[in-house]
Parts: sequence; structure tokens; C-alpha cells
Amino acid sequence: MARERIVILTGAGISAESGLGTFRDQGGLWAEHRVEDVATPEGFERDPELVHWFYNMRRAEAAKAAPNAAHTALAALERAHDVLIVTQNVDALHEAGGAQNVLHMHGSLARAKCATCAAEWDAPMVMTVSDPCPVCAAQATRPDIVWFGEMPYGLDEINAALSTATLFAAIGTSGNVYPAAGFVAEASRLGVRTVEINLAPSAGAALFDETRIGPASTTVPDWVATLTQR
Ligand code: BV8
Repeated sequence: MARERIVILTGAGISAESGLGTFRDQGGLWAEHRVEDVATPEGFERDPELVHWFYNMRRAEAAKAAPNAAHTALAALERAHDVLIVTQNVDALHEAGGAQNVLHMHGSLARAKCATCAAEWDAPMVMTVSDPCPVCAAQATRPDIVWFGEMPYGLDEINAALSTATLFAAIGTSGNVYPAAGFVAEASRLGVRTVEINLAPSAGAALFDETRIGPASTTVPDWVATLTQR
């Protein structure tokens, strides 16, 4: 079995069967809260307590969630090939499922940041804007989450991994948010094989060489088996 170099982009769909809401599915997170109010720096400026409430609620949900078979299958894949998991998710279910090489490109519920000096630290379960920054003492605490209009984390590392990859997979993402949604086009341009694993075809489905449709807790272990049992 040749050792593959695999870049995997995951989205909210991989955590859906763990009970965490997606964004754009029926009744998803964006159905109840306007993106502009809770996932933009302007929204945080306008009403920091609303934004903290939104992320405190999701931090509490995420703390109750368990990894599902898709998360644990990707951890098993890491043991057989060179794998980088680039997740848009802010939950820690990949790590809870045993994955070691996870890059949170849209930040993490487990981290807090100072809006004044950009210091980062482990987030408490409940955050308020008046929590003093442990470095500069400013009362400007925010979730360490990448909001719309903000620079995602790890883009250099992601582009370097794509440039030497043999396989790119997108799992449980609707392909609506850039630059993440552009990774498949970049992979194809570089001649990397691409596969989409989703409950329904995403906005960029036509860009993929292969598509596997169904719930992640069955489609991801099936896909991993094709790469570990040869
Ligand atoms: C940036 C915060 C500059 C974290 C999020 C016009 C055109 C192109 C781009 C833009 C534009 N106008 C503005 C932009 C840029 C903007 C953007 O892309 N907007 C879109 C909406 C048009 N992007 C940005 O602002 C980004 N920053 O561009 O900075 C820059 C650019 C390049 C280089 C340097 C700098 C910042 C984007 C990050 C924003 N933060 N959230 C949080 O609150 O969680 S985005 C949010 O959407 C989440 O992070 C989430 O991860 C992400 C993507 O959503 P998905 O994960 O795909 O979830 P979704 O609900 O959409 O889909 C669920 C999928 O799961 C579906 O496909 C469904 O079928 C599937 N599914 C469901 N159940 C299952 C399942 N699959 C399998 N099994 C199941 N059981």
C-alpha cells in the first residue's frame, strides 16, 4: 500500500451526527442568528455580550458532544498515511476522536483572544467581554474564532500541504465559505486527486473527481477502509 499524503477539509457535517448544529441545513445555526450579528467583528463591536452568548451556548453544546465514527476513522487513517486535517469546525471532536494533526482554520471554541493585544489563552466555559486579558489586562476578551472578513489561520501551511498532496478530501462542508471552498480548485490545478464526502452534493461538487454521498458516520469509515485495507 503506497503511503498517501492526504489533506482533508472538514466542515460542520462531520459533527452533525455528534449532535452539533450545522450552519446552512434546515434549522441550522444561521436560521436563528444573523451571521452579521454573531460572526463578524462589526457584530462583536455592536453587541459583544450577544456574541459571547452565542459562543458560550455553542461551547456548552460542544462540551456535551462525543466524536462519531467519522472522527475516529480519520484518526485511524492518520496511522496509515501522512494526513493533515484542516477543519472549519470550532469544536474539538477530531482531537477527541484521536486525531493528532488538526488545523483549526476558523479558530476554536476552546481558545480565547484579546481584541486589544491579540494574546490567546484557553477559554473558560463561560466568557464575558469584561474578563481581563491575562497579558494586557484590557477588558476586550473575544472568542478565538475567525469571523467573516478576518484572516483564516494556517493558510501558508495549508497551501504547502496541498502542493505536496496526493489526495484531497472535503467532508461535510457545503462549499460556501472562502478561502476553504477554493481548496478543491487549487488541488485540481496541482493535479491532486479529489473526493467529496457529503450528505448531499456541495456547491462545488462538479469540481471533484469522486463523490461519496451519505451520512459521514458510514461514508467516512467506508472511504478510510479503501485506503487502509489493501
Ligand atoms: C476571508 C465562524 C480575507 C466560526 C465562520 C464573495 C465571494 C467570495 C468570498 C467572499 C465574498 N464576500 C465575502 C467573502 C469572504 C468570506 C466568504 O467566503 N463569504 C461567503 C459566505 C460568500 N470569507 C471570509 O470572510 C473568510 N475570511 O476571506 O478573509 C482573506 C481571504 C483569503 C486569504 C486571506 C484573507 C473567513 C471565513 C470564516 C468565517 N467564519 N464561522 C463559527 O462560528 O463556527 S464560517 C462558518 O461556515 C463556519 O466556520 C463553517 O465551518 C463554515 C462553513 O460551513 P460548513 O462547515 O460547510 O457548514 P454548512 O452548514 O454550510 O454545511 C454543512 C454541510 O454538511 C452540508 O454540505 C451538508 O450536506 C453536510 N452534512 C449535514 N449533515 C451531514 C453532512 N455531511 C455528512 N454527514 C452528515 N450527517
